[in-house]
Amino acid sequence: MINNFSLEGKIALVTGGTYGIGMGMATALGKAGAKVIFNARKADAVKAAESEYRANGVDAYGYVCDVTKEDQVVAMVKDVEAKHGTIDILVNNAGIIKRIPVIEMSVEDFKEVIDIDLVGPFIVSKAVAPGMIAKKAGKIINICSMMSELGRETVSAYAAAKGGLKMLTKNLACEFGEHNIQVNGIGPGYIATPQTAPLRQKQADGSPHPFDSFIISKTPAARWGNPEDLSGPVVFLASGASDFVNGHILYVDGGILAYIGKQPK
Ligand code: NAP
Ligand code: GCO
Repeated sequence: MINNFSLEGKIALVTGGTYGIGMGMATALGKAGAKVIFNARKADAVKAAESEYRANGVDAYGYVCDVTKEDQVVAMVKDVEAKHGTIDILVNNAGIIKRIPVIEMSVEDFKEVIDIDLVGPFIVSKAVAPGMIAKKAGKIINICSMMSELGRETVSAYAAAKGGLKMLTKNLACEFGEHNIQVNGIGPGYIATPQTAPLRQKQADGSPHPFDSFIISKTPAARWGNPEDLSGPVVFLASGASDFVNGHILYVDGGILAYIGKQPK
């Protein structure tokens, strides 16, 4: 039974793997036996991350590639397939957020978030799927969000993208299921990464950021998540242990979606 969770001999591509949740999940996949391929946009960060993975015992190979540029994605996938073999596991993790009220948000800013967070996963899935179809097996895991289900002020572009990513996940599951490719999502709660650092920054007087306190009150686990909290879920969805799980969004949120929130003192 436990061998069902092994990723020995598998090749995993994690987009946006130079730090944050992507690095956490890629490390978990590597520790479970996979060879890790990762990408991001900044060459120096990709090089530094590759050294960090290898120092941590993970067999990792980094690519400078922007997920919104189809030519770069296709070239990366072709190079991976030539040098390492068919990609067995794809984690569409790369993503950004822009916290701007709709009235103040430019159309360009809105489109940039949609482009990276929703069109990017489409582009990378489209490039990787043919190899999985030929191999008659594959795992695609899209990193969704609480904002795939809930809204809040200033994150409309992000919520629209992540809501769309939830439905793209379900639709890819429908389209690829007959090829023994399982397509699922992970919806992390509030995780301590560079993306959420502004929401946790201490106030001038040293007190917690109001949003930090708010999230603690809204989370039954009464804490922010860490990238390591996603290790088990991503290995599960990447492994043979989830071969009959398809079109599912697995929320890893400490219970936020189940909770009305703690009454303020
Ligand atoms: P992060 O710390 O900002 O890391 C984002 C990663 O994506 C970086 O490696 C970044 O590198 C890369 N990236 C951004 N745009 C890219 C592009 N166009 N092409 C290739 N790589 C790109 O974010 P995070 O907190 O780890 O979040 C990772 C994913 O989880 C995102 O999809 C996010 O929406 C989602 N998520 C985060 C949380 C949370 O609370 N942190 C919760 C739920 C979901 P470069 O910028 O150098 O390219
Ligand atoms: C925000 C946060 C969230 C998290 C995550 C929650 O501004 O509300 O950045 O969007 O990143 O997506 O699941």
